[in-house]
Amino acid sequence: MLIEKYKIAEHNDALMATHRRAFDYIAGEIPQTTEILQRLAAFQVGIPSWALGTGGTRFGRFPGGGEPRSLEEKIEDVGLLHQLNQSSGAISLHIPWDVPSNAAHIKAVAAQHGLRFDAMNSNTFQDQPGQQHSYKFGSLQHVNKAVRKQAVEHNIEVIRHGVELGSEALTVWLSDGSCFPGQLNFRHAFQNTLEGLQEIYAALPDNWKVFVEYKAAEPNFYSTTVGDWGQSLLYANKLGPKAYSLVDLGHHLPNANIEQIVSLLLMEGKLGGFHFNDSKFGDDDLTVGSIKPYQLFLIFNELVDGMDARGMNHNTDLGWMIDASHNVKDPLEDLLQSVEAIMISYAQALLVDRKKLLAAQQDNDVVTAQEILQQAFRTDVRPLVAAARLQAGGALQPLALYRSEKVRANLVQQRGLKTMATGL
Ligand code: AOS
Ligand code: ZN
Ligand code: ZN
Repeated sequence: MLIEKYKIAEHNDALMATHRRAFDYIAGEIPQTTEILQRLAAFQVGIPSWALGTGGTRFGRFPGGGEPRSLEEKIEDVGLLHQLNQSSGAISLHIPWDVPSNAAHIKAVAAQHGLRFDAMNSNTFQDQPGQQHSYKFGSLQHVNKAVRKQAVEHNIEVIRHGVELGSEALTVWLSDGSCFPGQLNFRHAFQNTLEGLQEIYAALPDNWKVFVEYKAAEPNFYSTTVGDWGQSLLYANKLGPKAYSLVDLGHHLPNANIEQIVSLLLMEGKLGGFHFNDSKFGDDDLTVGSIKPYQLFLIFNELVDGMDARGMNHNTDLGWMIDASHNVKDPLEDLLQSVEAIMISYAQALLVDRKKLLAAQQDNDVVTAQEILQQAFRTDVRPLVAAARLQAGGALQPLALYRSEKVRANLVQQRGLKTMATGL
């Protein structure tokens, strides 16, 4: 479902005077407004196909209705988000939940919505019906070569689907690890995984990247075979120039300094992609920016600094994706909030006076350094984000328009109350 253009225009007209006042104020305060608006307009965040339905937990699931019933409907949902915020111009697919049986058709549906395909995601953490070997004790790490081969072949099949759709990256997240001491020979598990990743790497087209996603725990609770950024970087370095680490914000041990990790991975040219979410305890997959907005800003601060140091394109040189799960919210509303939080943090990071910050660091002026960062973080950049969206044809307040247009009720009417999207 899309919102008619005149309704977006009416919504914007009604809010224009208030928006203008707020925008003029901040534009008067910030000299580089035009450049920031251009950067914000260019910045696009990939929406995961598995976040368009209700997530649930192992204790239950409370679907809200109107969930997408097919890959086409998932793409339509992302198209609607993009129409509203103009910053969700990509979708990240998961195989086998989203097998594009007719790739040309799926590509055309995405193109109609102005969407491209971000990284493809493989799945060797679940057994599928009819699958020969089980992943109960891991996939690429498995002691049995036949299981490893099956997992490698699955990843190569995912690459094939991605090539048909025009994607240019594969994200490998493995649930491999162990639940109890003694269960696993760590070195064998690492070597087996590396060999498998090398076979997958060899199948990558020239213009492709592979992202090795790490995670400290879950579903294995004693060890994880790609458990932290050090292990991910080890794999990426051993694999070669097309391999990178992927940082998922929920995959760290409590209080990890994620901004420092990001900074060093970027310095090494080995940061490839991001899974944005927020968390209180672990891999909670909560709305981006809902728990630790200052941390999100600090991460963006390092991202901007590190990308600029390497002359990277902010929008295209890293894979920006959300990885979320919704238990109590309308997934589309949550995704609108998440993208907004990302854009706000990015805009704030663009405000940081880097020359002054460097000078303060050189002088060991700790107070000034902190003031510079907090000055940016405490600036209300929402009028800038809204102005970039407005210029691109989006809504001044995407969430408000989503609600006033009763999108969810319409989707329930179209798709039914009991639909269930494939995914987590
Ligand atoms: C799992 O915890 C990881 O965050 C994955 O990136 C992701 O949620 C999964 O691959 C969905 O397909
Ligand atoms: Zn993830
Ligand atoms: Zn996760």
